[in-house]
Amino acid sequence: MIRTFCTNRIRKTEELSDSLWKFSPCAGEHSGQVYQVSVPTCWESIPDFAAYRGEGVFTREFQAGGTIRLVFQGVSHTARICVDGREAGRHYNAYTPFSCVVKGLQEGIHTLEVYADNSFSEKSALHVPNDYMSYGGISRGVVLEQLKGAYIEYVHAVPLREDSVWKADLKVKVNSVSEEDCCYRLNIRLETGEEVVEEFSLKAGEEKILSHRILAGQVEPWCIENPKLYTVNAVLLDETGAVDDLTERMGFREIKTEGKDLLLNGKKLRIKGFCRHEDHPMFGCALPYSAICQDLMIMRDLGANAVRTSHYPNDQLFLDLCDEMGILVWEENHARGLSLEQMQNPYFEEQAETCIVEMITAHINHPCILIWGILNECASDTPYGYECYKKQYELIKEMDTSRPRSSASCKFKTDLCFGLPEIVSYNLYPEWYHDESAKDYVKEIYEWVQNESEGRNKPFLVTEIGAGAIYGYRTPTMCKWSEEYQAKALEDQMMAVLEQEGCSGVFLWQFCDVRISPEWFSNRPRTMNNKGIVDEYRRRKLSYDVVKRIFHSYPDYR
Ligand code: ADA
Repeated sequence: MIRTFCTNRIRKTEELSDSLWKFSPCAGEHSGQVYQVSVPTCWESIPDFAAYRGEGVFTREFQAGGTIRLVFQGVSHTARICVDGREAGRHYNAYTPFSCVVKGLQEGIHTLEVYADNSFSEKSALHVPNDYMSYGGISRGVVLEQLKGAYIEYVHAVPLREDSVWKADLKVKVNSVSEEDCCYRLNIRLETGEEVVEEFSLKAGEEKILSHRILAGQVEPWCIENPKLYTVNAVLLDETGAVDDLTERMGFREIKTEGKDLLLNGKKLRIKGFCRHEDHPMFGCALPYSAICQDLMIMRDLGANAVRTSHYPNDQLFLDLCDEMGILVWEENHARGLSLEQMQNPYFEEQAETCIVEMITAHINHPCILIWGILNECASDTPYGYECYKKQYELIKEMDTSRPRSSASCKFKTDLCFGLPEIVSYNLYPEWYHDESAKDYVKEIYEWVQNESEGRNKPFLVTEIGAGAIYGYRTPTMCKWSEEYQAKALEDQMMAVLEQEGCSGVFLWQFCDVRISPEWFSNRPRTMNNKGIVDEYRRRKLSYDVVKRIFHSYPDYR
């Protein structure tokens, strides 16, 4: 399953995932053997490959002819795509979508090979041994599209409120895949009935972005309590009739910062959220729709209104569901805890910036996304790091001015970057990595930000706070790693943050226990990050009821 709604009625599409493919590892003791696997899959889910790191190839046949486009929602982490043995495209990063166009196919059966590589090397600046697992495989959906002379690459629809009137900023990118110049008409229709039509010509192979600001008519705003969505449908026509279409969804809502407040439709938000990795012991990072739904339902039960996609862009299915459920999302580009030296990797800037471009291009329409984040816990305390943060923040602003930006810092009183974004965010671990009381520590950091940093008078968020517990380890001694200790630490931490004057809320670290890279074992029993409120199978720890009680006792607005 790719999306929760139908995106094309005219363009012919076929989902190639949600079916059995062949998988063969390119190295190791099973090299050359062929396995039947379901796609999406991480090969770590196949018993022989639970710890395989390297390259593997996924193969299946498909039937088509003419010009096709293959769309991959996520291949982990480096992909090479071949059609009938000829390379059709390459892509780096497990967490962003990409596509390849192949022209001139004979009508008939063809072979698709997807080479996926999850190995670590200098060429991979973002996927490094880390406190989460870089799995291998086709981890998200794959679609085959049959194209005519031109196609709509994207429809961007960003809401805007001017003088109490809702409008939509529309941008539609159209690409020619024809050998000839041609004239087209584009019809864009908002579900409310508002419509715009533009005629234009495209030279052979040309790409064009068409922009319009339109009045939205009577709309119900999107909010937590009533996440109302509207479709935006674009149809491309030539003189023979409709050749292509694309339907997207949007929500009319406004996210602003005003002094220390984060405002959703003018109301002061209180974030009650979880950090969540895409991780599951049975599926790796390739969670199926029902498992994603289940995670969101558990978060709902716990009283959360928000989720942080730590530490990379998430599957569109997840975002579609958050749009529908009224769950707010902090989405961030892919990076976790990169040191100055890692940021100086020659591939770092290009890979991190490409991730931002691909993330915003694919996800800009989701009303659930309220903040764009970058560079979790990277070297924001160094002049070199500062320049990278600045460049990446500017890149976001060039692409989307409708959302505030932030990044989760662990640099305490040495962060140099708080003057750059609209929101100041901290990851704090009092009562876990050090013994200072949560209340005093949160207050101390908050006051330092207000009195001595360029982050003063901006909204302040705690983007991580938490403690580890091994599921089932219970002891009255209240020692670390016990469920009792975690429950007590979370109670102190949550109260400290939610009671801190001027603080806009919290994302707890973390929703569930997750597997980590074995190379990164320090402080991580079971080679897992054990700070989940539920364990990796989503079984409740003692902290569950504590978190649920506290989140439910604070309203969504301050
Ligand atoms: C961080 C980091 C998380 C995780 C957490 C922890 O600050 O952003 O990815 O590693 O600490 O568990 O210590």
